[in-house]
Amino acid sequence: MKALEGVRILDMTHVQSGPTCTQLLAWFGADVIKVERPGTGDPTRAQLRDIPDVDSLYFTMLNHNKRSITLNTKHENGKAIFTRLIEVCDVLAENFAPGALDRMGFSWERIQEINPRIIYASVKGFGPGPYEDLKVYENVAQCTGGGASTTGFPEGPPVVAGAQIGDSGTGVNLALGIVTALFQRETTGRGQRVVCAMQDTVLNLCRVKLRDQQRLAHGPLTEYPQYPDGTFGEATPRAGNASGGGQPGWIVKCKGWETDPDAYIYVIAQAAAFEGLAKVIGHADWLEDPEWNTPAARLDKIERMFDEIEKWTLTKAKFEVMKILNPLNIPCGPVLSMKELAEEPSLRATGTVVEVDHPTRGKYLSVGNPIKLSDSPADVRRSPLLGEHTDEVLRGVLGMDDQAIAAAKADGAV
Ligand code: CAO
Repeated sequence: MKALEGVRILDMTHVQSGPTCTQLLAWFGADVIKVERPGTGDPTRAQLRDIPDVDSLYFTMLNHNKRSITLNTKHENGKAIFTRLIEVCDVLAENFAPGALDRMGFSWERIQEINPRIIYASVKGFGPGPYEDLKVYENVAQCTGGGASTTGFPEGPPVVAGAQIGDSGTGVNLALGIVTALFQRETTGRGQRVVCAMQDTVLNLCRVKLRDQQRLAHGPLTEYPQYPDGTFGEATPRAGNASGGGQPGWIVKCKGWETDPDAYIYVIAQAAAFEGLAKVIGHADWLEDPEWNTPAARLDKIERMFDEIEKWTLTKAKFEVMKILNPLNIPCGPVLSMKELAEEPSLRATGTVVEVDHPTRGKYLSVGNPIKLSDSPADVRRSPLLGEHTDEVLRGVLGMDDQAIAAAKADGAV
């Protein structure tokens, strides 16, 4: 049995943020019924296509283990079917532009009238306030949530991260909101509204940068590359590759960096492991030198310290560096390319990277469930074709007969 077996989700999500959430719930065993607009469906089916007329990887990698029905929720008969689906589902999830569901005639009040036990979960770009009506995509959230202003090098422009912290990050938050609401419903018997704003998610993930904003009032941020020679302004600056924690770290070059863009490793000069680090890079002298042998003394020389570390790492491949530093308990991590991650056997073994077979695309790689439950292991099943389960859901979930299904199709509701 899967953890969320018996939970039925009416999934109106599209693009990335919402589908990330419902995919997680599907992996935990929920029956996720993805409602898509007849004809086109989720717009990502057709975006960034690598094979003509085949659902894109964008779509297939975000919609595993779901069922798809096509339903026009702006059509009168479509609304009637949608209403019946709300009656029999535990969760309604969506991430439309603000107000879209209200414009269809489904306000929170109306949804509660139809099913007081339902949990109505939404991703929006912003919470209540001046921007609440705006449409938002990933990088807008990274810019407005503090990610971009704190990412990049001090002398360069703001940079957005490759990790989709706004979209997938908010999807994960929404999933937690939904299971928490399901848990509370066990006691209250009532559903509730769950809303996650992408700006809030990014800011939450930038918590350490708001920490640093407040530290600035008490002096320079000594672990930042601006210290001791640069200047600090009024806001948390970009810190390059400096560690966000209390131990200095940096990305240093390894052998082959001239031709391999990922021949780098992150090294943390953790105080507890400093002796081993100093010795291995040929700087045993630092251990006797009061200018170097305490974390406080090293603070104004972090750049010089990593220059010296790099002189050593440049003589070795990144995996070699890792092999030498690991037994010395020196925290480090090679910069792994997507190619290396795709080929990494241990990630295949744990199901974090999975190969999936799709009827029109063939085999492709995906990221499996990153959350491992011992009693509810996830098996990753391919994404549904557009409307693949329309008849099955109308018949099995709503009890409609062939005649009623044919009529709904004939008038364009499904
Ligand atoms: N039947 C009938 N109509 C449907 C339908 C269905 N099954 N499914 C969707 N629609 C309609 C919606 O009701 C909406 O109509 P109105 O504009 O008349 O209200 C319309 O399709 C399009 O919805 P949208 O405005 O959400 O889509 P968009 O492509 O214009 O905007 C996005 C996309 C992502 C910017 C916007 O949805 C948004 O801001 N969402 C909230 C934040 C979010 O999740 N962003 C992350 C996106 S992932 O990168």
